Amino acid sequence: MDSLLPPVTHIEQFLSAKQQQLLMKEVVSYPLERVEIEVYGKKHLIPRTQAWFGDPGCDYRFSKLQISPLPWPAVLSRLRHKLRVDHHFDSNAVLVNYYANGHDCMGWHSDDEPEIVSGSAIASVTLGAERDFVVRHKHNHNKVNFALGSGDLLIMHAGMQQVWQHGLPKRLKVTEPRVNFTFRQIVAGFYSR
Ligand SMILES: O=C(O)CCC(=O)C(=O)O
Repeated sequence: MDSLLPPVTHIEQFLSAKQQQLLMKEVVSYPLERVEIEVYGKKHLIPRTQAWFGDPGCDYRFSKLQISPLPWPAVLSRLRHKLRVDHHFDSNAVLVNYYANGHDCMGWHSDDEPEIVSGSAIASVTLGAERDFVVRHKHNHNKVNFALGSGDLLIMHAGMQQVWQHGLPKRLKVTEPRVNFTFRQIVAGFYSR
């Protein structure tokens, strides 16, 4: 049923200042890449950098690009565990997006790729600069804004991706970096079946 509000839970300060600091320190060592994607037949560099970590076999495909997961770094693995313990949230892969400043962004989309376990939720953890995470209903275009700050957790519950899109618009006044981690449940071996 269409609803005025998206099925999300926003938990502010899910990570303590110390946990944020440890994670930010680890992010510096991630092999973040500005990959090239194809949209409507045209090639573009993404307006941010990214890395994909996960269990073996959890490949991720978007815009004709297939990426195999890198092994879990230690602090990220602890964050995955914390999500399981605190929120019964299971995941086997995580997409890290790094936005150097407010010029970096992410366009409207839904996380509805076929390799994502059907009916699973997605947990998004933010570090660094506060940015607007905007959610838009696919049919009535109702928009809801979530100002995500450092250490916040946003859970996108089952059903969200079918009905709502989300994006991270440019915010040119933002000069500080922001890192976002979307923890997902992937069908392991989906692309090798
Ligand atoms: O950076 C964000 O908050 C959005 C990330 C996102 O939309 C995604 O990973 O699908």
